[in-house]
Amino acid sequence: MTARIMGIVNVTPDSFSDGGRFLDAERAIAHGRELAAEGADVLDVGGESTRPGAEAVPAEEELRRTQPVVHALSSAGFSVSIDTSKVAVAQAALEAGATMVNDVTALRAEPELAGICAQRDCEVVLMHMLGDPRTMQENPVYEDVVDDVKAFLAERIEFALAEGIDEERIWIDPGIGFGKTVEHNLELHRRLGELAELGRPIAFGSSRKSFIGKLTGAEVDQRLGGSIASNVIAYANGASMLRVHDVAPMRQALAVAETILDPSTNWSSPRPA
Ligand code: HH2
Repeated sequence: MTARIMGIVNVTPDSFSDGGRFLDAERAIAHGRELAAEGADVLDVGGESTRPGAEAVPAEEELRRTQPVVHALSSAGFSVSIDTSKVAVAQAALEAGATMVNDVTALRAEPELAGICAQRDCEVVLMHMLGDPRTMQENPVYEDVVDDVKAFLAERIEFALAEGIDEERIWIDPGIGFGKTVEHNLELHRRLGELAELGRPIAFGSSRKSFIGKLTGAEVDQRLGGSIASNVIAYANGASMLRVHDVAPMRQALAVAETILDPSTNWSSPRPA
């Protein structure tokens, strides 16, 4: 069983560029094309940072950032996911050709988003988060992090189904770094397989996240080795979609990991990494 690789395409303003919006979009489109060429199966386009402490972006601004990028990448034939919690942004992206909605609030921020996903019959990622991005890292407490995340996701699956989303379209995600201490993140890696009991495939996003920095001292742009270790372990423990910044090295790591784990994999004709 292989995993899908979701390449991260952030469309955020570059304070060092005086080219304005056009350049931001052009750069994101070029980046998306590069990630697809490196082997990304899905391109996850996002216009709002959800980093701890990040400020919310108004819908109009998020729409302005993401829309040209979703349109260009979908029109070029790539599978596009929209990383948003907002109806206006998701709806426009779906109309422009996106086929997946990746909502870090699991349809809680704007519950009407569920009906839109049902109507468009798109894939939906339901992610766990404790609190919201401004406050989530203050003092996250769980009874048992895996049991609590699992119960939350079970409830969100029920909600999505009640809103008419086809069960086959649903992905679940433990939300690494979203209201979790280092220890919580590690426990979720170790016991990821328990989430598979919910009967839906697991998406996983740990690329360059701060727990890797806390474990190794590495700055955010120096966390490739830690990101690969984390994703390979997630894959071995049941993840079937990996959301990453560095697609080419992750593709290579995954090709080796999956061949080791599954002796029936045909490795005699290597896939270009
Ligand atoms: N993490 C981020 C954003 N979206 N979606 C899913 N399904 N799972 C994740 O773990 C996840 C996500 C983190 O976003 P941010 O901190 O803004 O940075 P980046 O988009 O560069 O990862």
